[in-house]
Amino acid sequence: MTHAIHILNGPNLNLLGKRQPEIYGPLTLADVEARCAALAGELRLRTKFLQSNWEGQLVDWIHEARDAAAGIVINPGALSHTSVAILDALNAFDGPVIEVHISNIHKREAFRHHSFVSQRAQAVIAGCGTDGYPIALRHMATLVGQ
Ligand code: CA2
Repeated sequence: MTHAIHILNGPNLNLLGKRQPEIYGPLTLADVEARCAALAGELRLRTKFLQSNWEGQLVDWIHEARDAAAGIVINPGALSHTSVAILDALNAFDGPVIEVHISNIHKREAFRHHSFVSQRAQAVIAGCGTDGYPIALRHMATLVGQ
């Protein structure tokens, strides 16, 4: 069976590769999606890659993943630091969750040091740039037993 992994991205990540490359690197979100899709084939996973600037949309997608995905990789963006709603939705999802941050949030402003999502995540990857996504996908393959 091919497991489906949903890769969810929060606010402003649509700007990836278009601004602040010194923090977030040169790749666009479409580039990251393509890398993940290529790796998913190798790992015998199916990926669905989504981005929204809206908290409620992300909550809805997490609910949809309950019936459709074996695992979730999520970069909640700034909502990591504020959203109990996303934490609650992830707590209603049964499979593994991996949290990704492109930047090392612990080296940045104090308000980025806490993430509500981290208490639900099996693993947190921060500071590896956009390589964090394929790293997360490889670990996800192990967690779902692929
Ligand atoms: O490091 C990460 O991946 C973050 O989740 C990115 C969020 C930030 O609020 C978190 O603290 C850490 C911001 C995403 C903004 O993405 C942009 C990308 C390019 C240009 C402007 C924003």
